[in-house]
Amino acid sequence: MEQTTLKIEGMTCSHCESAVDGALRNLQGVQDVQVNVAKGIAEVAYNHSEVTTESMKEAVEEQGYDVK
Ligand code: 9UX
Repeated sequence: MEQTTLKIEGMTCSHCESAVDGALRNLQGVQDVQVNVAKGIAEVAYNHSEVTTESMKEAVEEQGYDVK
């Protein structure tokens, strides 16, 4: 299992947190997600054989947030 931290711009409330959390958890291969709105990050535990950080970035961007 791998761990990555996504830097996400534009999250300002708990609904944003839910949107990002849900989008990431929907991806096959994502094991755990911890979204921190105050810090503008999402910490993701995942299986690299099933999902890539690029797929995570796209999933979050589809929700309307920018990912660095
Ligand atoms: Mo809250 Mo987030 O009203 O895009 S859902 S700011």
